[in-house]
Amino acid sequence: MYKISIYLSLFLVVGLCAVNSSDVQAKDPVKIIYDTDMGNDIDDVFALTMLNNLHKRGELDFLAITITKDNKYAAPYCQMIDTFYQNPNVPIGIVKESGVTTDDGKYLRQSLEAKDENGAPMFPFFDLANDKTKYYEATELLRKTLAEQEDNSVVIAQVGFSTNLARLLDSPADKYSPLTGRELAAKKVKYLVAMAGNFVERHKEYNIVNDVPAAQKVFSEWPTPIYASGFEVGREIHMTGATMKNDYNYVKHHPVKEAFKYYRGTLDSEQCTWDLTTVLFAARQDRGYFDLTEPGEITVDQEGYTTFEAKPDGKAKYFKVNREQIVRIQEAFEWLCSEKL
Ligand SMILES: [Ca+2]
Repeated sequence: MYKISIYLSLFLVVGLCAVNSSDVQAKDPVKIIYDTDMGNDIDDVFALTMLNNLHKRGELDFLAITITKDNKYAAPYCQMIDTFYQNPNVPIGIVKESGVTTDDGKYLRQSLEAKDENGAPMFPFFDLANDKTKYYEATELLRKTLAEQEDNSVVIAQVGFSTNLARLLDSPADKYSPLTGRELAAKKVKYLVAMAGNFVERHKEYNIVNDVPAAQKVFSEWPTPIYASGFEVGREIHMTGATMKNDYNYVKHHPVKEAFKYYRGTLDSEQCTWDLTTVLFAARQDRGYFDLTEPGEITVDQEGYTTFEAKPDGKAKYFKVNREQIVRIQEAFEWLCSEKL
């Protein structure tokens, strides 16, 4: 009798497990374009890392990268990171002569030219001098990518300036599509999720203030829903020094860890997670990591201050997080960024 009850219990456990696993339906991956000012702060690197790992997991379909930092090392740097993550064919588009943040920053060129202890290239899988990658102009790549996708299927995560998306809105028909950029965005984009603004304090947020006219255009004219992750959200969610010291040691020189050292000068530093919030939201919108406000309108004034006004027919909402969500999100970020290849 005792044995029979054990068998019965085992049968029940196995049966329940089988029921649970068969209930899990594979969802279609979320199609995403990553529009970044790679090379300014370091959270763009972590967001790109998480994009690659979520792509590998099948949660995201990583369509393209477009860059709003006007510096020649930004695109090869993104290509180097994608190559490290064995995902080297994501097309990359470069902003054309915007003049916005042209400096090298602290980790782009430094990482691409880094040498190891023996004077050999630290990241030999990417050779800047012999890089044959085709880099597009960003507006062209946005138009090409959107034209190739199904209607209402693409998420754009904008984690830098609004330069590229403003130019997309103004773009005319071309060889990729007979639609204007505004029509193309309306037809193909499901929503825009943007790290931008500050909705709880009077603050000229970095991504807004570096290209105010572009931000004004995008937040007033963008034709799809907009979800904004304000400065106040990512500021409260930190990657820890412990994850930097312990979780990237599966290779001798990890490009994310090395970039962090270039940027911060130490691994013993916490890092705010502004840009990462947009990627986690896009991949797992239904998982309750973030709350959203009621609908409304986001306005950007001449100086770069952002305001939100609730309106029932507004197309914008912004993120809110409570203490419990902050803990969950931080843990998800640390795992999803440092996941071994
Ligand atoms: Ca950024």
